[in-house]
Amino acid sequence: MDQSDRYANLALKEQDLIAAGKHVLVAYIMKPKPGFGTYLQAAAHFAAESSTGTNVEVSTTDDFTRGVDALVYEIDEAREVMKIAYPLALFDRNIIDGRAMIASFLTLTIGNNQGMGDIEYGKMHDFYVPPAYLKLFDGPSTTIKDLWRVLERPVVNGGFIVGTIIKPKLGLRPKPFADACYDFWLGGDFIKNDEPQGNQTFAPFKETVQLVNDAMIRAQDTTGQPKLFSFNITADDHYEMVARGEYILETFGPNADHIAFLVDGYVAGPAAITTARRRFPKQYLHYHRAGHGAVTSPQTHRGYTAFVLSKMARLQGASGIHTGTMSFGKMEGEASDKAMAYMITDDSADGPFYHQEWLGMNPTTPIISGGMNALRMPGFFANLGHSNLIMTAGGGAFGHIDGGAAGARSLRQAEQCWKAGADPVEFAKDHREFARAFESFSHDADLLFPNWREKLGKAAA
Ligand code: CAP
Ligand code: MG
Repeated sequence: MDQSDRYANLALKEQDLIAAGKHVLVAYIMKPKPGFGTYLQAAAHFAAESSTGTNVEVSTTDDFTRGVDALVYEIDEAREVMKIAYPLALFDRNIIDGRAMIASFLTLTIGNNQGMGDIEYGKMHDFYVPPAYLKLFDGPSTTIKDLWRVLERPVVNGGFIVGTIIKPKLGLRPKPFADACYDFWLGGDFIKNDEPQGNQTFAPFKETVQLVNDAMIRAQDTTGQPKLFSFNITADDHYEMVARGEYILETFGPNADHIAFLVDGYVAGPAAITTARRRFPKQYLHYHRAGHGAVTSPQTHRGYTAFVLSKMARLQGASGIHTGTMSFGKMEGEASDKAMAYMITDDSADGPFYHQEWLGMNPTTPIISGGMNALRMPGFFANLGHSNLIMTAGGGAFGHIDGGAAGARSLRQAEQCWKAGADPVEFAKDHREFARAFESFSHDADLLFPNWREKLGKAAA
């Protein structure tokens, strides 16, 4: 059925839609299946299924209904680009406070349209949120400033937060887990649970929390510096998440503001993020995106991109989200992913299709993680251009041959090396832990700094 006369209007101008501020605009890369009509007809059906329509006309449609149709306003078949304008009226609001919800945004823009019989694929690459909708989202309540404040640093350009993930990913019982925390904290600032760590039977949650609290107190006493921990409180059940968060804050007491809450936001979904955001608004909300690759990978033509995920996370209120390593680590990504970092930190930023003004909404910290170590960091920072962020390196810390504390120090020295504009091999000559990272990650060293052994001499031995 050709619905293009109803669900498409190519006369609409994007700048007029933005000026009017009554639509969310979404850009997709979409390909129709062959044999189902023109590109515009497929796009119109996509818009129908994403808003007020289905595959047939229904008798109950009235003029008001037609007034809230999503409309295809631009297509470029050669580039497989389809842009749709979604009237704000389509999106669900809370009955408790009238606020917006990402669940509704997703169920329309990336809902049934992901499995249509006449569409080969459709993937969201960018979206624009007008002021009238933007102001209805929670946004972040805490930011990296809150962490810099705890670390007794300037709250503007407070700098690099050296982090790790307690490895192995699973299998440590509470005491060895806490010992690893203490060791890393002798050189580092920030520790996170790995995304699956929680209340496994070999590591009872409450026992682990008690021992990590003790380790933090000892590490702060030993170093004279504040320390941070991001605890995983992810669960299917809202009340389980709340119970975990409350127990942690009660246990840490005077150090409660040293605690962030980690939520596996992709697998647990927007409800879990909002549980943490609204029940614990004073805690830094750390969005881990494990599983996102199922839809964001460049290998998949469905779902949405990591850029879109990051933008949605800021709207939901994530204080920080993993944004990948921009090709410098082990996960998929490319140097241009830095646009994702700027979109979630700046108040005015450009995406691949839309400019976005955030109107003062708090920024979301890019959290850099995934296969990072000291040797990979100078190149990373040179690409991104700043180090006001959190980096968590698990293997990059606990894979250091001199242990977690030395690994932490090597990460901090790597950032100092970049900041000084120094040659890493030269810099390593008088920074031992950084030098020993060359030995620890010699495969990377060989690739990044050929002939490093001759140049570095005994410094890395
Ligand atoms: C990194 C990590 C993070 C990934 C997540 C892991 O450990 O803890 O979960 O970085 O990827 O489990 O692999 P390593 P992303 O430092 O040992 O690699 O940040 O891209 O979401
Ligand atoms: Mg992990």
